[in-house]
Amino acid sequence: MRKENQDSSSSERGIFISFEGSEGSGKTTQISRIAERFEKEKFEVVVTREPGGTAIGESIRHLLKHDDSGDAMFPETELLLFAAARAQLVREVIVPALEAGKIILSDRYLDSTTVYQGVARQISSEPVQAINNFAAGELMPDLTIILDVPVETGFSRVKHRVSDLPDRMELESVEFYEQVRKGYLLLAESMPDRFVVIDGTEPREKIEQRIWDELRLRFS
Ligand code: Z5A
Repeated sequence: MRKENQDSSSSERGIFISFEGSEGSGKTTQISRIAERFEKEKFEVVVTREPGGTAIGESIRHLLKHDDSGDAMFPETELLLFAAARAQLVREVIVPALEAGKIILSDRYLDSTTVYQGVARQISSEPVQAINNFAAGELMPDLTIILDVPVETGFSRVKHRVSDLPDRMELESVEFYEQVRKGYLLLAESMPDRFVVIDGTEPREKIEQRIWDELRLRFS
C-alpha cells in the first residue's frame, strides 16, 4: 500500500515476494533495484534475507556459514537451523510488516530449504515440508522470482568477491549446485502460479524491467 494512504489502522495486507536462485544469480542486486522502484512509487518496503534478518537469525547465519563448529554439522542439523532462523523472521518481521500493508522482498525463503536440504542434500521431502510449514507458520510468498543462471556463471560472479574465504556452503561441489539449479526449475514447473523463472544471465537493467513488468501484471 502507498505511504500516503497508510495509517496505523490500515487493514490492507501487504505483498510478500521472495527471490530464489543459486549463489551469484543476482538476487541481492535485483532486490535492491526493485526496492528502489517501489520506494520511488511511495510504497513502504521491507528487505530481508535468509538465513538472517533478525538478531537471532543473524547468529544462526554465522553458525551455518562461518563458525568452525559447522564442519561437524549434519544435514538434519542444518535443516533445523535454517528453519529456526525462518521461524523467528516470519514472526518478528514478515507477519507484522504484511499486517501493516508493507511490501516484503525476501532474499531466499522456504524454497531454499526444499532445494538445498531436500534436493541437494537428499533429505526426504516429508520432513522437509513438515518442518518448512511449521517454521513458516504456513505463510507462503505471494510470488517467488527465481533467477536462473548456469552454475559456472554463478561461481565466476562470486569468485572475485572482496570478502574473505568461501563460507561452508560455498565449498560445495559443482554437482551439488547443479542439483540446486535443477531443483528450482522442477519446483517452478510444479507451481507455475507462484513461481516466475527469469534468465539471470541477461543484463541487470533488463532483468529488473522483466521483474517489474511481472509485478505490475500480478499486483497492478
Ligand atoms: N541456504 C540453504 O541451504 N537453505 C536455506 O533454507 C536457506 C539458505 C535460506 C546463503 O548464502 C546460503 O544458505 C546459500 C544457500 C543456503 N548458500 N549458497 N551458496 P548467502 O545469503 O550468503 O548468499 P546467496 O543467497 O547464495 O547469494 P549471493 O552469493 O550473495 O548471490 P546473489 O545475491 O544471488 O547475487 P548478487 O550478490 O546480487 O550478485 C553476485 C555478483 O554478480 C555481484 O558482483 C553482482 O554485481 C553480479 N551480478 C548481479 N547481476 C548480474 C548480471 N545480471 N550480470 C552480471 N553480473 C551480475
